[in-house]
Amino acid sequence: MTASMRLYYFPTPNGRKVSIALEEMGLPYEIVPVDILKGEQHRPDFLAISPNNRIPALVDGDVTLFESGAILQYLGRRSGQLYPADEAGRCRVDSWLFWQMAGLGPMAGQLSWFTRVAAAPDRDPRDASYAKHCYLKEVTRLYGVLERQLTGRAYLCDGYSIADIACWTWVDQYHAQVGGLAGFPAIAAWHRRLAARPAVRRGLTVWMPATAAD
Ligand SMILES: N[C@@H](CCC(=O)N[C@@H](CS)C(=O)NCC(=O)O)C(=O)O
Repeated sequence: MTASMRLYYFPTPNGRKVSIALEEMGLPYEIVPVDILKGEQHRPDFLAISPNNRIPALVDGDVTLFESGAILQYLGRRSGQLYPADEAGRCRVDSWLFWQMAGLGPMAGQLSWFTRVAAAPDRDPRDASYAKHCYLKEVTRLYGVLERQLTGRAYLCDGYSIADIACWTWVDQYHAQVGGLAGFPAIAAWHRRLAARPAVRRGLTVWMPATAAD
């Protein structure tokens, strides 16, 4: 019997991408919790797996990966699911996957950080308000890009793919990011479409710490 994959995990958007993909693909895996609120990402044994000290990471036999986008591509190739085999289709999925990895994720992450800094009682709100303004503007622009792509489409590319999963876990925090989806009807429909999938629901609840964080 082959050992199942080990997913080094904390329930954040980047961690959830991988648990959702594994659930969708029906691949056996076990969760290795890395509680980033307790600083467990800095443990030497985790550093040996994830040189950037960040979750998620995946170990599958002699394959070790960090960076959620690389993990999703690997799982897509390994399972033959949610990642087209033809070059043109794969390029379309890669484009949206990289858009998420380089744009939506980092920008939404910074927005979340500066929103918290601006609201912290021990900080002068002016310290963070300009940064928050800039990141909100950019995240709103990115939502506009996503809205355009999803208008008239059920999924980002030709069918449901790892690119949808990558973007969805970030958009799932739409309320904190852009206040609501009233101005983004195509995103709202797509968000509901994925939220209704049993594998997505399972992937969101695979493991929770005593105190959850995003
Ligand atoms: N680009 C990386 C980002 C990973 C990342 O930022 N992980 C966060 C949780 S979402 C983390 O481990 N944070 C711990 C820390 O900042 O020390 C990926 O997509 O895997």
